[in-house]
Amino acid sequence: MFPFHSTRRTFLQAAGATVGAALFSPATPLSRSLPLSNLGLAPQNDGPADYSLTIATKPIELSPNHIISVTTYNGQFPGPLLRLKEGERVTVDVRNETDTPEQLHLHGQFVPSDVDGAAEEGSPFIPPHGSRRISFVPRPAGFRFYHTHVRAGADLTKGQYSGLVGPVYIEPKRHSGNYDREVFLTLKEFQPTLSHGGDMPQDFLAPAQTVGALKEAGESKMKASLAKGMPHGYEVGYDFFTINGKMLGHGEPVRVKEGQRVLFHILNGSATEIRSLALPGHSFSVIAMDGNPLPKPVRVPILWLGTAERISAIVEMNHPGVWIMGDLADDDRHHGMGIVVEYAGYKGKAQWLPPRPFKWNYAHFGALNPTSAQPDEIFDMLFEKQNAALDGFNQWTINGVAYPRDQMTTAPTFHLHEGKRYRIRMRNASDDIHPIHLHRHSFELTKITGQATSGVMKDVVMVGGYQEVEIDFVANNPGLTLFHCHQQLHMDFGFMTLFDYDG
Ligand SMILES: [Cu+2]
Repeated sequence: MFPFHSTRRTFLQAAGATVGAALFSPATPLSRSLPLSNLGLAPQNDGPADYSLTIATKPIELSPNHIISVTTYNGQFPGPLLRLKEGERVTVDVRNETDTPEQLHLHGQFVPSDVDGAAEEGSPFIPPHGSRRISFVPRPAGFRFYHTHVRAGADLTKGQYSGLVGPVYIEPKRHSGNYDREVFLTLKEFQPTLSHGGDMPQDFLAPAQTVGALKEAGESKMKASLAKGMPHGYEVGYDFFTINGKMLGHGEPVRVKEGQRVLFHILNGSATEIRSLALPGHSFSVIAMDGNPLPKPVRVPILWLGTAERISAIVEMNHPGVWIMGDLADDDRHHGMGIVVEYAGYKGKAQWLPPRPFKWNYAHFGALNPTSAQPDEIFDMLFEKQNAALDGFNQWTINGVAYPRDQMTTAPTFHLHEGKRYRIRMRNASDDIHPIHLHRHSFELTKITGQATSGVMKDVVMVGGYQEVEIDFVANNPGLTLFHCHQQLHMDFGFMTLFDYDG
């Protein structure tokens, strides 16, 4: 009964078989047909699924000298690109070969709560050594992704510290865009370790002004905690940095020709880190954020992506050579966070040049004359940190309440009425930047640190230290809806809350 295309009834290839730094294009078949019966899967209904994902712990090669054991989808990192069509129902079989329950979250899609892949919303777990078939109608069009949605807590092999991340591209019904080819890049660190204190970039957001009252509250709380002899709460650092699972210099380069327009779909697949990206001598024409088209393309020299954010940007290849497209942080780039861009006819060592300073302001991507509809209701949220309060881990609260660590669902705090427009006024009383995510809905950025904006639709937004951000969304997808910081170390230690619909 569903409009399946037999060509999409495919099993995606496992580790090692997919080379080329996972550079997929519509013309490049990434999969081969293989009957699912060969895989020991017994579909409960309707025959084989369109896609099959197997969660298992296997070795992957980040470079010849860095082979690690990590949990992935289909034995590869990133997981296979799921190229879906807007509005055409698909089925995905998810097999869990690990010893712990799993969740497959369809990040950025408007799906029902039981398919979204968050236990907090009531999605069933994929049992250990078991499987679950999901069926959904992909929407909205654009660059989405899938990832695990289990809590890791202090176990840095679990949750998004693992390799359980993969890209999704939902083809729009009508194609637009003027480009020669597409390249998907997933940025991700491996080998996490706990440390006291981090080196997270802090000063790249604009406007830079902080709110005095938030700063005073946060700093006095921190001072009081340290005065009691508490250490700084744990942070997470990493040994290895990769793009498409390869450390800089070890994957296939992005091979380009002079004059080409290359559309990059970039995903920050990190569990905890904010990433930047530059390509010396080139600029990015950003056409979509979190998969949603911008009011107009905006040209920038640098990209910044909080955890789980995506950027789609066209780069005109007009500066021939062999270049490093990499993170601005020298240390992270030296440990692998980069990929080589090689022009046809050019050879030699890839070059890096630090870009000129540039601040990241979301409002820069919005409409020239901001006009957002007035909300029907405003929700105020205050984000606070209790330093090292939970066995050395920071505890996080929204309006003074931490999400219970020992239970999945809890009484929803915010109540929605279908069809109404809501504004969330977020105030961050901590010095950390929080990439805030709303499940199953898109939101519009309406105010960034005092600056009005409109027209930028997202599902993750970074809220700067001691800053305020406002987002609006229309309650158009009934069901339990999770709201959380996408920083794994924050969400696992309280930084989540639930919305529900009345009526
Ligand atoms: Cu956070």
